[in-house]
Amino acid sequence: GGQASLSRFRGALVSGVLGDCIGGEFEGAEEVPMESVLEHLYGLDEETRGDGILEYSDDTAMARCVVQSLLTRTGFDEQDMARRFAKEYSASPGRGYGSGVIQVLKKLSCPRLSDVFQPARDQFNGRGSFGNGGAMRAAPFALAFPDKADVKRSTRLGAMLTHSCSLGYNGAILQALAVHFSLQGALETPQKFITNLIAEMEEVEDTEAARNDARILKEADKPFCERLHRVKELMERSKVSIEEVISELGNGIAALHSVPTAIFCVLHCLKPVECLPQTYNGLERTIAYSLALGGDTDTIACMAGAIAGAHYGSESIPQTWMRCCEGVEDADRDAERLHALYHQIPFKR
Ligand code: F2R
Ligand code: MG
Ligand code: MG
Repeated sequence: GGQASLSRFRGALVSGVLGDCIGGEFEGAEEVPMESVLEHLYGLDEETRGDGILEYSDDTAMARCVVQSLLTRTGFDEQDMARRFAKEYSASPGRGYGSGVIQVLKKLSCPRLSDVFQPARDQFNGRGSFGNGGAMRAAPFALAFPDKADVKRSTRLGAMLTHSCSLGYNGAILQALAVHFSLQGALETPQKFITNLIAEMEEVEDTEAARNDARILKEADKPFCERLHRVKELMERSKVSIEEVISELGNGIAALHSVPTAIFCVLHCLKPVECLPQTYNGLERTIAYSLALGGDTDTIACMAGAIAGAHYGSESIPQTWMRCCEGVEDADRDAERLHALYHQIPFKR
């Protein structure tokens, strides 16, 4: 479809859910042989599967809260979003949340809480979380606002409800920007896509708080920019092994070790990949490749899925995969409503 078409919205939201549900199988695994990935994916094609048997985890649970809040409030409302996170956690605490963020979600449900950003600030002795929990739910912000400045501002605040460390919320901004650009067709020119992301992050990371966090955590001056330069360098190599990707970019639970990785997965899979079936389309390659990295597979596949889905559109999503994953129908319906909000077309409530 054309720029910011309905197909791209559906592709982004549904593929994020697929990445989470399908990637959950390998979350935390140190090594994932490609044969195991393909076996898992072939299993989804079997007639006996279906009916949403692969459950979504915290990634989708929180993204759904973001979507419902943005749609109901027709914009960003921190009180409403915080309330939804807390309510969702107390209704389904077993979705595999990070061990730190649980404290924030419990505090957010306290009716006497006056500042909804305070529980996040109290995390990790006042340092705040640098986990990828803000980034894993960032895609809907890019689907709600056409203006880049609105995407950055709302994503930052939405992430800061649980992640007050700049290495957490800036990772969320990077993920939202990747979806924002992809939605507009920017992946047609991959070099320009990565150059634009670096230019944006140069500005995003140019704050006192970011410099301070980077210094304390002994990271590069602008950690996300530095990682994106590594992505660019890996893209330029004729051959890259999975081991090199993991050692250069990471596959862990920190936003810094997973958001640039997800972006690399999308870029690397724009063309056929040697170890993957020739019959796979770009979206299938992206999800499969994300799983093969091991580590935080549900989250990396969820983020890569959202970026790739915004590029390839809903037509490239295998029906058999959709049938197996919980929450796909809701995502499909919500994508339509977000598309209307983004384009300011009146939608039925
Ligand atoms: N948590 C998981 N998966 C492992 C456990 C699954 C579960 N027990 C099960 O088996 O069902 N996955 C999900 O968590 C990630 C998102 O995490 P989030 O929301 O960022 O959480 P948190 O707790 O804020 O941060 C995660 C961990 O990172 C470390 N960390 C963060 N900031 C830190 C800091 N300033 N100093 C030291 N460590 C810090 C801590 O270990 C946190 O627990 C996604 O993968 C999602 O799928
Ligand atoms: Mg998860
Ligand atoms: Mg995860």
